[in-house]
Amino acid sequence: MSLSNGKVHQVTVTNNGGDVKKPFKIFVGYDTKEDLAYEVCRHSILKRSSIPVEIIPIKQSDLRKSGLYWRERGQLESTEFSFSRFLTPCLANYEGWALFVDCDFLYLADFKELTDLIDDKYAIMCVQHDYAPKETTKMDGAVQTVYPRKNWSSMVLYNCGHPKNKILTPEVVNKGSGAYLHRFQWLEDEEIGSIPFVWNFLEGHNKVVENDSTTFPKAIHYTRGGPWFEAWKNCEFADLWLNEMEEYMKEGKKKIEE
Ligand SMILES: [Mn+2]
Repeated sequence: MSLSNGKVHQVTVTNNGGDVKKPFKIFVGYDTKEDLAYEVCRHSILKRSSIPVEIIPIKQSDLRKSGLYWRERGQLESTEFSFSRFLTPCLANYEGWALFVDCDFLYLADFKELTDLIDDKYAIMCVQHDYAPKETTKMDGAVQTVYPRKNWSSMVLYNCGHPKNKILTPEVVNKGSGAYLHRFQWLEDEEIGSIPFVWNFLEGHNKVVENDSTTFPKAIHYTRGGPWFEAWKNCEFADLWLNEMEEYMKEGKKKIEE
């Protein structure tokens, strides 16, 4: 047997040292009624991000199957992720930082800019809106409720490794009241960091001030319902979302043709 023509199989050793950064985990609230909103939100992040990110939908049906979520759906829950969002630290194995965001967001800026705001002294960081919404119904007619810290939980940077966030066990997420969870009552006020409002720019509420770049949205939140619903197809910034959707559709089509 001759080995003269034997091929040399090179073993590629990849440098997996500490300088290789793990992708930043982004958990997006998923609702079966808003699949397109999720896809467009995802597309808007991936397209602009200069850092590696991993986008993971929070799907209630999957969480129920895996035994992490078992609470009964309440009448005031307008989405399938009203409570499951608080599993974010658990889903990230209580390690590092991760983002939770509703699916009704459109990112217009590089996600890295958001992560640059991270300060390890906080347990969570979010946009601290102070407002009472005018509408009494939202989306497809679900009742709009008014409560303190409304909308704060819609986009939250979680310091998943922070000892206080270990309180958010599946047990607590499944049994805690809406007030306890949505108002972050497991935390002290000084453990909640603040992010500029442009990262959770509420369509129909927040306003752009001409020539003031600090008011230009970096992420639009179509909190009343976005252009993926017939009733909101002409809402403010609808064009931006529709353009993103068209781009997403075109790219999808291209992949199928290839
Ligand atoms: Mn929302």
